[in-house]
Amino acid sequence: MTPSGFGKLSSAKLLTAAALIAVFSGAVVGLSVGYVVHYSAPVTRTFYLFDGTVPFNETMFYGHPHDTFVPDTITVNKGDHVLIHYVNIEDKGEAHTYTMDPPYTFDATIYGNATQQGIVSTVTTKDRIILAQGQNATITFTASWAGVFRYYCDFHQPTMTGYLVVIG
Ligand SMILES: [Cu+2]
Repeated sequence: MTPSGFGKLSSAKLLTAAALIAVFSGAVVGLSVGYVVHYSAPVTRTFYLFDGTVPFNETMFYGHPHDTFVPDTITVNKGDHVLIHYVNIEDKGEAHTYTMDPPYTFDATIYGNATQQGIVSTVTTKDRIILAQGQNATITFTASWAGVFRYYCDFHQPTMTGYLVVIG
């Protein structure tokens, strides 16, 4: 009489079976963790965005100042709600736009100063707003499309350009 079915298996086969089970279990756990991390629930991600400068020969690009965006990269996950506090911190009377490439549009409220007092205007589903010196805007949109998308100031190209990176 045979004690059990396992009695007939060689040690090598048992080890192979154990190894396969371990690899399979590890893969399942790894995929589960990856799924949970990658597809975490959308959150609101808040960023502060300012104008900056690149300090070199101002006449190089057709006489336009070398203004920049600080930061020049915004990274979010697909589905996140994005809230950008955009402040024009110019020390002179210079305006900047916040413009996005298709398919992105945004809603925005523009305030008269950096402490968000005195609403100047409110817009919805726009691809461009203009901020005068000292003004502040809250820009909101949902990162519905994965990829890399440009945000830029119409007045200060090519230097005042940033990239929205949406991880899908
Ligand atoms: Cu500008």
